[in-house]
Amino acid sequence: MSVSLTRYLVEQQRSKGHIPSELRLLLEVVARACKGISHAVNKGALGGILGSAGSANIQGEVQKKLDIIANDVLIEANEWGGHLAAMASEEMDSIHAVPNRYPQGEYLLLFDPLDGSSNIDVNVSIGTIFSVLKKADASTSVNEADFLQAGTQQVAAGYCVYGPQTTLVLTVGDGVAMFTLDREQGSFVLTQEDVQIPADTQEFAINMSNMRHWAAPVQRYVDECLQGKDGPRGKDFNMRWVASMVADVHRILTRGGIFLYPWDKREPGKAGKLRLMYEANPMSWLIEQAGGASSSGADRIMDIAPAQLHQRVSVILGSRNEVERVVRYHQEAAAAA
Ligand code: AHM
Ligand code: MG
Repeated sequence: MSVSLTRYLVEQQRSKGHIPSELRLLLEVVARACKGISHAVNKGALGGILGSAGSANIQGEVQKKLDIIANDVLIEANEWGGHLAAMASEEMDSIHAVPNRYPQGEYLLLFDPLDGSSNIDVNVSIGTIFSVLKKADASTSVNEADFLQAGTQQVAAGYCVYGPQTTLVLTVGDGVAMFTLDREQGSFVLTQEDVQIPADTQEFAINMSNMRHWAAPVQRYVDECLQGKDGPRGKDFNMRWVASMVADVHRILTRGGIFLYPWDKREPGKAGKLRLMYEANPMSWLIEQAGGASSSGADRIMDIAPAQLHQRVSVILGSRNEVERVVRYHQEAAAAA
């Protein structure tokens, strides 16, 4: 018997009581939006969705047409339901409060509408990442400060990967579940529950072209992996880099591995490339819920108190023993300095 996302959420609400109805509605609406984005992705050139939009986002990155389409789909789907106070997105400079003509809810939704933008035009897996927070004070009008909560405060997080299959991966704090889009039925069907990442791995993911810019602990870690059987690790490693965080994280949730997008010297004032609130936090929670670990090298990512909506962070996540090793290398380097 197949279990739809709707049924999964209803049963979680019933048996565990940790999904209030408003949150269930929110997650169903996000899933519906992802279905819409998936259809657009599938049309590709036939849908006129490829190529640049000719604009830039707040991070100065060129926006692709699909970045903007995906952002609009998520906003339009979520504005009217009454479950949200506001949304924030990689593609919007500031928060998008729910318009006054609609009822206001207590949840805050953050997303990277289209992750892996450099892969859109080349037909490689891309995705949507989302994080849900609750507004601390329901009586005040919403502002950006309401969003500045640590990742530990998330009430739901997930992503949808648009690859050979469209898969929605979700946590509400009770493990990680995966749902595959059944295009004939038009619904997400539960295909894996209680996802677990092996603690050890022989596969790492990092953009090796930045090697000369990395800090010493990251150089040490990757250098030891590269030495394989002949080096201190005594085993060979494999490397994968999709350049879509969703796809790299999905592989790690499926068979283990470690993903790094660390701080580097190209722009020393920037904490990293990836954004804390709508990329690193939701992925960190999924990884931790699956038994893995996630750190900036100095701190557990979900403990970081954000100062800005679009703040960046160094990311090291995946199989627990490998992440702990990289963190240890950072500690040893700090102690020696
Ligand atoms: P995006 O949100 O603008 O697509 O950027 C984030 C992406 C991640 O998905 C991926 O891990 C990384 O950027 C790839 O970076 P690089 O081009 O340095 O390989
Ligand atoms: Mg992204």
